[in-house]
Amino acid sequence: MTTTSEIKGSANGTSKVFEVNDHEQTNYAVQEKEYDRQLNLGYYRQMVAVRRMEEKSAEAYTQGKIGGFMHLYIGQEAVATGVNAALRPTDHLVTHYRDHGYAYGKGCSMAEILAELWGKSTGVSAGRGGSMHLARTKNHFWGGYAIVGGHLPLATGIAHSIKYRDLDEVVVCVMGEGSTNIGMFHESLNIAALWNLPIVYLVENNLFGMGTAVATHSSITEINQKSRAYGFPGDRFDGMDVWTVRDHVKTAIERAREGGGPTLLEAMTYRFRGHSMADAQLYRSKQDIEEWRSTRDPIETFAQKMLKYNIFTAADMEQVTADVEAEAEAAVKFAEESPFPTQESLYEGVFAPDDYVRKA
Ligand SMILES: Cc1ncc(C[n+]2csc(CCOP(=O)(O)OP(=O)(O)O)c2C)c(N)n1
Ligand SMILES: [Mg+2]
Repeated sequence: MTTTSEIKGSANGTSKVFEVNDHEQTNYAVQEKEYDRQLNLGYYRQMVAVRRMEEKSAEAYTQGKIGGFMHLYIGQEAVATGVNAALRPTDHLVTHYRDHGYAYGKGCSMAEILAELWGKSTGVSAGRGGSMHLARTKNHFWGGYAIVGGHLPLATGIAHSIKYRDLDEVVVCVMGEGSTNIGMFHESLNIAALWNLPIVYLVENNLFGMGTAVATHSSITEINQKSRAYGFPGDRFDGMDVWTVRDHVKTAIERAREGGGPTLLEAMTYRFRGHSMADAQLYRSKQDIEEWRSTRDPIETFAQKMLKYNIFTAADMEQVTADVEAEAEAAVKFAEESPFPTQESLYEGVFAPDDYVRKA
């Protein structure tokens, strides 16, 4: 008997329905199943790790161990995980300040990320950036930017440089929906369309910009439609599902890679915590948050789907939880024990001619 599996988004990353012969299951099918298991366990692990890392950070923040602003990504993990699954290592990623999940997926270790939040010299940005300025340029992860919309021209510039140098690379530029009313958003989309640049603009629409609901600040609430003003496609999809995110981003990346130009994607998502660590959340009800948490949690729903389709088991999940816990504990220890940057290193990374810098 041959059964057609409902499983979508497997193996090679494209949505598909594949057939498995129950009696004569070929080696190929067995290998494919194992490949799917590893792939999806990887997604699951990444989401669990990002969440645990942030829970640890929140704890440390309230203990006064982390300074500056910190914006948690809890609830939105499927977006960064899906984006990272769609990127080639040579592709570029630029994002806003809600960047912990992107940094982790683009190759920064949990220990280095936490050390950065702690302001330590072993951190991703040598303790100079903090939560909002994680970057790993050798992996083509350009950060982590605090000015709403400020990174869009940078990302667009990278795309221009790729096209100018005729490279086989693409830029994904991530932002919140609050960025899409900023002048730089429109300037960037215009020039990207005009010059047919290899860039994907991805809006994480979590329904709020700080305490302001989308309908209060945007003339149109279906944000992806803003691309139509510049003559290129936009698309909206479920940002709480890692496969959906990956497949949409992959399609847009391939389009850009083949010379098709920019796309504006809109991942519908929700942050379960406040805008930043200081947020009483008076602009939304506890019931709304609870409703999203209990029915749409990207980690929980993904786990349920994996169990339903028998892609991995409850034992696999327990192993992931244990591994991640060990990783998180070691990362906190590393952050705590690492030294702060030295006074002598104060001027490192300062891009100004020497005589413009007044040293004490
Ligand atoms: C140019 C500018 N204006 C205002 C701010 C203050 N600010 C920080 S985050 C934020 C809200 C942005 O919301 P959104 O783009 O939806 O991203 P989210 O925080 O929801 O991920 C604002 C107004 C800023 N950082 N930069
Ligand atoms: Mg938002």
